[in-house]
Amino acid sequence: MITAYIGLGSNLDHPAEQVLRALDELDCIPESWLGRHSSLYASPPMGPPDQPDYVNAVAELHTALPALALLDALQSIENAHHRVRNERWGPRTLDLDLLLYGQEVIDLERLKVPHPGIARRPFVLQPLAEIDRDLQVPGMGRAQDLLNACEEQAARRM
Ligand code: A4P
Ligand code: MG
Repeated sequence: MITAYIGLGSNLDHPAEQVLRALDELDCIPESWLGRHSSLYASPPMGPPDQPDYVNAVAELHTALPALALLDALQSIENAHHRVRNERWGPRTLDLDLLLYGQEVIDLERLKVPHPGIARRPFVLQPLAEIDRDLQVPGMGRAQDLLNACEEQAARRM
């Protein structure tokens, strides 16, 4: 069993409901069960500014799936939320990012873990540190320390 951390984000079509529904769906992934999850956080968009604010959260998932099979499962949940891929960092009904997969470092075309940018994003680090402030991000350090060093605008706990 591996403990993975999933970043959830939405800024379209009732974002908080999208995120809460996705938490239930994570619990239905084969060979996996949901552990702890954070509160919901609101933050202004990183990327193109002409889009609504985001709702973000992080969930812990205990899983026996290999990392790429887990990514497939996350993408099929995104698709079920009618996720349409247009511009990079554009608005979306649901984004599921594989933030951490145990302490593994993965560098494939389709999958980079730890998720690139994790250390610069308060809307990821705040919910991650809420679950476990001592969590180690491989090669980068402790979640709470990364958050303390992060210069971007803080997210608001909802
Ligand atoms: N991919 C590679 N590594 C991973 C990983 N660790 N987890 C690949 C998930 N996917 C990974 O993703 C593009 C491709 O990345 C996937 O096909 C997968 O094979 P995508 O979700 O289709 O595209 P995207 O999300 O638009 O691009 P990107 O670069 O992943 O964006 P991010 O990093 O997900 O950021 N502002 C706020 N406040 N809150 C947010 O949550 N999110 C984004 C998207 C922008 N601004 C935001 C937020
Ligand atoms: Mg993404």
